[in-house]
Amino acid sequence: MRIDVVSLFPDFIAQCAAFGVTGRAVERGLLWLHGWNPRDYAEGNYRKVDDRPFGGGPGMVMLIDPLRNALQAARQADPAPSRTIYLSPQGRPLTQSRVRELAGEQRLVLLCGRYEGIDERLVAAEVDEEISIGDYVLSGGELAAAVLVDAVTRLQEGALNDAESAQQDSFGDGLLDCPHYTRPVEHELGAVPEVLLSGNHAHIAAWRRMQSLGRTSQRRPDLLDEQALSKADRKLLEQWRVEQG
Ligand code: 4GX
Repeated sequence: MRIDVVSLFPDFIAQCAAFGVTGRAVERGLLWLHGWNPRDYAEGNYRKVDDRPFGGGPGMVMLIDPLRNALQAARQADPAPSRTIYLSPQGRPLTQSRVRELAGEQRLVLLCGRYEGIDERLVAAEVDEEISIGDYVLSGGELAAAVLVDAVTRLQEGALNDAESAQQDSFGDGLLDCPHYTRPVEHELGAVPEVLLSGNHAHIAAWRRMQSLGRTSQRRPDLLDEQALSKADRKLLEQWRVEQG
């Protein structure tokens, strides 16, 4: 997958993707990441990329033309059609299901804003989709773009090793992950749940499922449609509630 990022800090996203799963994906040729700086496409001695907002008020707004020229350069760098995504709190919240869809695109162009935002005419004319990574305010779109790059890269075929893939599956069903334990069995902070030491793989799988269901119902009820659960899952959730007291 090819991802072009239009940003005043193009190196920032490259640095974010230089380690771990994304870094390995770049090495393996699964991810091509390119930065495009609107400042390189700005006119005049000062290479101005922003100006004061019409209507008054604090802050600055990014100019149309440097962004538009940078976007055009990014698109022309590869003939494959690209989706242009603007990262902003006004966008649709990013979900794992949207990440799965975007991971199937051949290429993405990500647009990162600084200051108060970008001129709305550029958004209307050049942006296919506005995405938010969550209901909080960042100082720019770069961290949001880095989040999106990470989430879609780990879904590229061959990006994860076997252990990482198995982990991925546990959120694949829309439930929160179960708790995990390692040695020692006994610790002053507590003991490891018996069932995990039993060697009974069916019991262990059922216990983990129960924990996932219970935690999701407790912490993220918005993710759980209890009516839609299988009979077996409903029984596990009931059992979890009994055990919680
Ligand atoms: N999920 N930001 C965009 C610039 C900006 C300011 C005002 C439009 C209007 C964010 C998020 C996010 C901060 C990126 C402000 N754009 N992006 N930036 N949450 O907070 O994606």
